[in-house]
Amino acid sequence: MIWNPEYETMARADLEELQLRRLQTTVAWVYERVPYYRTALDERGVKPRDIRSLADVAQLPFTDKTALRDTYPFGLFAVPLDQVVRIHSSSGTTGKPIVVGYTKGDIATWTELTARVASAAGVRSTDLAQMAFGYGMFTGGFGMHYGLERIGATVIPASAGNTERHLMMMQDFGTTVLISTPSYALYLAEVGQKLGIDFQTMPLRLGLFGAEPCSDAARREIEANLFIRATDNYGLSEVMGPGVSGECECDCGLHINEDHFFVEIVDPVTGEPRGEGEEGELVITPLTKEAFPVLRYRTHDLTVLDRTPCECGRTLVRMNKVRQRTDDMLIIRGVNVFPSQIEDVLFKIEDVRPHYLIVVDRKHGLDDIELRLEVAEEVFSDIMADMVAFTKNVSERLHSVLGLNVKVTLVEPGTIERTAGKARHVLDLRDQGC
Ligand code: DLL
Repeated sequence: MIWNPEYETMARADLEELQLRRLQTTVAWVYERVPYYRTALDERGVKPRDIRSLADVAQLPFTDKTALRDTYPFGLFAVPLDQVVRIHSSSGTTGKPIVVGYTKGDIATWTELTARVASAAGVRSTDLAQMAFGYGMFTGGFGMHYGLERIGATVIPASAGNTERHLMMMQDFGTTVLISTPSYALYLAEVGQKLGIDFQTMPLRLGLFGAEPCSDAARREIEANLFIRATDNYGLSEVMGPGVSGECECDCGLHINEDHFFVEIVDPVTGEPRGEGEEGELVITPLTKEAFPVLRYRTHDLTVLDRTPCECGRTLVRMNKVRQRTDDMLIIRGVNVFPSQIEDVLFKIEDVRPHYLIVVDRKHGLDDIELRLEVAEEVFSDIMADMVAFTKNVSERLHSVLGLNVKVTLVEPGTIERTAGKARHVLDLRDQGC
């Protein structure tokens, strides 16, 4: 269902006019209120009045995580703290977190946008929606919660973790929608199967998954094990949280809420615009944020935009599912390797479980890559020669895609750490001075 047809099906020319007005307001807003942006714009000799068309966005500076860290915690806020009603943060891999703030108006916008995303995925007011994102500094829990409530669904704010309790509530309450990371959905299915739960007879019908990449194979596995339709939605704390984009029922990309976000695709190295239909780094300028409006935020997420019409009737541009980040890329002996390339190989092999860890190390000055891989019980009970053949097959397939020798270590089911949040697939020991 289209939650807000007026905006979601707007004619392109009207949408662009709206975007331009909102962009102009946002640039003036930050110029007047955020010293960091006033300086950055002055240095480029750009004044808010210079933004006369959407193409003028190119005159604006990019913002990256460094700017957010340098102004920690509230330096990029555009309103005084007494107008900020909520703070969230996103933990980085190192150092201090990124802190983001919301006014009452921002919360209202966020609610509208997560309602759109949930509605596009198929949530209705009759649904019982069980939240498995954490309610805390992470934007996932609260962000999706408000949108689901706005739709009128019955929200079960179970939060992250406590898997058996999740399963119990699902059965007892008759949950119809699950909201979580895809990796947690897989874990729920795994624990449920061990407990002998029959998902097929449960009312659960739909999954709203996001916050981390999900391969097609993982999605199929979730759908087959939980007997649901799995949908993907995307967002990031720096521009709002969930609610940036989400899949509709046509399953052909994630519609971006363009009336609130202006998007560009750029070359991740040079920052130059990429052509129509080319893959590149997604850059987002929120157009209606009050407390924390960033200009041209470098997401590091790689995707492609699709402007072909969608059968659902929405005119909002679609982005492909995000499978990798520019900063995910590992350079091993000079070869560029994305974890998603390894995952794609793995999911094509029978008896491989969707749980793995890539361990990178440096020994005697040379990079070393090991893949710890969970496999089905049967593989372990096989005779030694079969196990060796299995390992060799995985290793050869990886070699043919990556051009690298990967040491493959088979581990028993349940060995790789499970998490209620975002799954961690890479352990790079080279950063630790090894
Ligand atoms: O993960 C916001 C969110 C919560 C989105 C719940 C969807 C559902 P952060 O913690 O700031 O915010 O992490 C943002 O996570 O730049 C992507 O790299 C990744 N990410 C988010 N959604 C997806 C997705 C939330 N659907 C970072 N597919 C982003 C792939 C995703 N990656």
